[in-house]
Amino acid sequence: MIAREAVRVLVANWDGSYTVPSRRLYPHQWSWDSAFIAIGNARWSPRRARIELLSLFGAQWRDGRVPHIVFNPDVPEGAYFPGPEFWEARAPSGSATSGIVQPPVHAMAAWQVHLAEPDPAFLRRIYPRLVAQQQFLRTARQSPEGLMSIVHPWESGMDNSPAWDIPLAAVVAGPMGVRRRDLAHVSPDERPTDRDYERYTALARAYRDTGYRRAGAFAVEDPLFNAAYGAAESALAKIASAVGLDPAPHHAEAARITAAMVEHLYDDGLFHGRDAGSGILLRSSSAAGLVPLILPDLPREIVNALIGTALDRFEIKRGLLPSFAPGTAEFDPARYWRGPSWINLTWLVWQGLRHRRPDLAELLADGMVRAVTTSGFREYFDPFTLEGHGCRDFSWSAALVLDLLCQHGLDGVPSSLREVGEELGSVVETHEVGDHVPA
Ligand code: 2M8
Repeated sequence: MIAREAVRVLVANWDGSYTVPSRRLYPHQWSWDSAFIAIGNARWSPRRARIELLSLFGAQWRDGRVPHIVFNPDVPEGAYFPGPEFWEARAPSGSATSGIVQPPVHAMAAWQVHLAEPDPAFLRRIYPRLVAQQQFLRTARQSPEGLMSIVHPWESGMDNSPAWDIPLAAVVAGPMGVRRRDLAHVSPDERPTDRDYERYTALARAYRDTGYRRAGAFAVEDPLFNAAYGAAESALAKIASAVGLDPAPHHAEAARITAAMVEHLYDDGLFHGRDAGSGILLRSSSAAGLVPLILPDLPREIVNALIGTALDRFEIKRGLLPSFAPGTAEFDPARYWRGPSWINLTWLVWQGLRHRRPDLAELLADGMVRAVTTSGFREYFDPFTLEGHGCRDFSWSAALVLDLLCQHGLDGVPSSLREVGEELGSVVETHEVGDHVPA
């Protein structure tokens, strides 16, 4: 049974206070992975889901940024590149971290975790941290048009997307200096090229050398990132109400960013990235452009146009959302973020369609279940053949499929997944997650 298998993956990847995305390829804590994982863990161990988020926010920086990787000090430096020696960054908690961020999907996750098992104390604790995360973006990353920039393709979460080919080409590549570790685990034709990595490291090094303050040659307003920011404000409004605070400023900010996105990032049935320096729209066929469907107040005509694009250019009736539109020159069904389907993107668009087009949402839910039934909890899937690619036993694939099985009542989900978790056995859970973020 798929639900049981999903719990097995999550138990196997648990490290005591968080879940690694993959034991070998990604042996530390990743920011947006932890949010997606918490959504799945909430279905069988809400306590574990709360710990997952609190441990991530335990490594929040003083300026509010939530680093995209929190390094496990027990994992050798050579196990992942670029590791802590490259980033040279520490959170106030003392944890070694990276210095860049990822899409802020955490408020959405915190709300889902609360819904699974209401816990006002958890909400009260996480709320100021989530607010600080948004505040960092407003302070450090906001353009005059009111949109948030990312300063590295890794911050988009869709690192190798063809949407970044043009802005990335402007980055002067430097020597990597160290051997890549990812190719020890996954075939080179399913991962970025060495040339991509030379640019990634040059860009990260340049940002590091400004003390993680000034963007280098890459500053882009990404529709997925901005949609996550807007959806976070909507989730923060719900959290604020639940803890007795005023939700109005969050509603207003969600409305403001939605309007700014429509004005500056939308064109012809899809949202696009925009170069923050030149203001030029980076037209592409990335599935990131459909993710604004998660915004609750998107105007109806835009929703309808996005759904038209999803059906036509992304062929979602097949059941999975390709990360880049098939039928384009850049599309590659097996290479990391250049075409294969990912469960997190499909799940986000599924969320956006659940109330607006339940018929299409159901097709996507069936497609995700079919993909993992056919190929296991792989990192990504060929959208046509469902062949699995990237690493195996990938945590967010397990977590989000578990969530949709529970929400859709598919697959005869066992009434007590908690018992499944206990029966499968798990490492000890941390009892307390320290608070390190200064108020
Ligand atoms: C991938 O990114 C990391 C760098 O952050 C890598 O390739 O080493 C991306 O898929 C990213 O979205 C994800 O968070 C991370 C861990 O699953 O892996």
